[in-house]
Amino acid sequence: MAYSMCLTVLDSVQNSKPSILLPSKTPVSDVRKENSSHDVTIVRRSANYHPTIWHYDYIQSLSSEYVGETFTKKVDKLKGEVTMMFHKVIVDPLEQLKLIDVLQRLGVSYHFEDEIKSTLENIYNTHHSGDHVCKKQSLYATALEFRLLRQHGYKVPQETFKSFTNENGDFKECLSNNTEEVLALYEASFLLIEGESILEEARHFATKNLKDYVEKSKDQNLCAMVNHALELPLHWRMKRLEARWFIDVYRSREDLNPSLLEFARLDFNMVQAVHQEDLKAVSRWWKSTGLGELSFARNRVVESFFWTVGISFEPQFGYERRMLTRLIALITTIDDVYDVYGTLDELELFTDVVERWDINAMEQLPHYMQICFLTLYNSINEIAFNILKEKGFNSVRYLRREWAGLCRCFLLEAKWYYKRYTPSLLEYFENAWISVTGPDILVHSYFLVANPITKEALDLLEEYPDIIRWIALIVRLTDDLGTSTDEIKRGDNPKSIQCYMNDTGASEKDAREFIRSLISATWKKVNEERGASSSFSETFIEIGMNCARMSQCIYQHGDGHGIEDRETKDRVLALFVHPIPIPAED
Ligand code: LA6
Ligand code: MN
Ligand code: MN
Ligand code: MN
Ligand code: MN
Repeated sequence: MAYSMCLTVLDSVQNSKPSILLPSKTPVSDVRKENSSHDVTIVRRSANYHPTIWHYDYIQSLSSEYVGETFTKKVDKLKGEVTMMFHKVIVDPLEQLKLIDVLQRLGVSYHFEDEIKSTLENIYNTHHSGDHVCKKQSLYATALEFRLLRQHGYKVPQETFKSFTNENGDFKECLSNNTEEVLALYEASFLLIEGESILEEARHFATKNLKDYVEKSKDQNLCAMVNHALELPLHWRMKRLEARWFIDVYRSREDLNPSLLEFARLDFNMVQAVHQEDLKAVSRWWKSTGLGELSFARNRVVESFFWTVGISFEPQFGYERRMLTRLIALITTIDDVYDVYGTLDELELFTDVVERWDINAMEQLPHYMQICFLTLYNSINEIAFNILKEKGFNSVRYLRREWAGLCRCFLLEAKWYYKRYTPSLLEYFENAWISVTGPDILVHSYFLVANPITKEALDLLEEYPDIIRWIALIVRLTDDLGTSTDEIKRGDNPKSIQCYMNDTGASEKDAREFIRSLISATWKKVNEERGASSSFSETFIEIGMNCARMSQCIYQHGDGHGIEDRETKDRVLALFVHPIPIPAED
């Protein structure tokens, strides 16, 4: 029942036709109704979001010693040593795979994209192409190879694991004696696509055995690894936090390579220095807008930056990060305008002005909305201007369409709110995958990172390719799991959990379980799209998947975006404030 419901939901998201047309190239210039009067007293809601804990002066005071030539020279030297490691392990595919895995987990694989590509290409060609008869490998090697190859877009069949199962299709019980192997199988199984029953079984078998293991075992290091994996699989994790965690874990490994550890620590700290400058720049912009002073709205520029780093952390993407952070901070404010503060009349007007993308139409808005609109208008146009200048493409039509579409979905939810209407789950999702702003963020990301911008990709974006729909759905589902308890308390709309309960009479616990199964089902769709050939670059697809990962991260323990002073605070400190201590010798 839950499974067929999953499929129905996925169908409805895949087939929903958002009524978002590209605006025509010539702007509509009809004169709308005159400025309506706003001097009637309006009772407004408040969401009681707490003021930000991150003071402007504190953010501006962030600085790092890990800048300058001494460090770039040092890191270059270490990078050379790591490159040499690729040559050393060339005779042994398993050692090659282990090296790639460690580099990825330490957060430094972005330095070695070429080496990793050619290594995996070789392994794929020798092991998986043509009529090659696969030599017998350990479960560990098989699982690691499978995971890394799929992660990098190679088509590896699930039958790779067949020799580890018995005639009933169950994984052989004797495998459970080696926890490292089971862990490798567990992580690999999350790269499954729909219908892959061997991998389903693998995940089931591995999860059960890992849970048993942590109950009995006394090996602290391995238990920490296993618990971490059970909490969230690697494939679903936010990369920077994973790197921060793994760098500490790596230190106590027997096969530790000291140069690699030093390289990872140094690189982490140097990237942190870059992030600090991005954050300071975007916080200056945020202050200049004054939006942080709107009493009803979340002032969350730091969390918006945290989101952005989850989406794209590599040092060379500073400009993209600054612009994406602006978008997320603006989305957060405008979402509160629709969900909390605006009256229905005002929201209709605001939606209309965004659709027309016309500063002349702005006159009709109340002051607080004028500030919101003009900040949005200026930022989007600034982004579009830069794209025009750098890539020769005018993206304004596309970007404003996203905002028009988003605001229309926000407005529909506001209308539901004022009508006290509970939609069916399917009706909810047709709107909610857009209102969670995944498509908006991803379309902007496309224009920010794509070079060149291609006709094929633009055609796809127009209809929203499946990959965007699936990622947006994951963001929505995780957001609902993390935020709806508080949202319901403050009287907001029913979200997916409540719609499901209303449709089926299920308990909240069961509804949450259903939403979690929907997240798993949606990831299979994402994996499938990742493996398919695409008009999008790997960079863009990775950004998309990172978006889903980031939402799983931020809503892991509740509303990590709205509530700053719990897990998010520690995470922000770990990523942007505290460098990793580097002992003189270790
Ligand atoms: C969600 O808040 C919010 F503001 C975000 C910035 C997350 C959006 C996703 C990104 C950046 P809230 P609602 C991809 O939980 O009203 O209030 O849709 O959103 O539930
Ligand atoms: Mn093989
Ligand atoms: Mn909201
Ligand atoms: Mn909302
Ligand atoms: Mn929410």
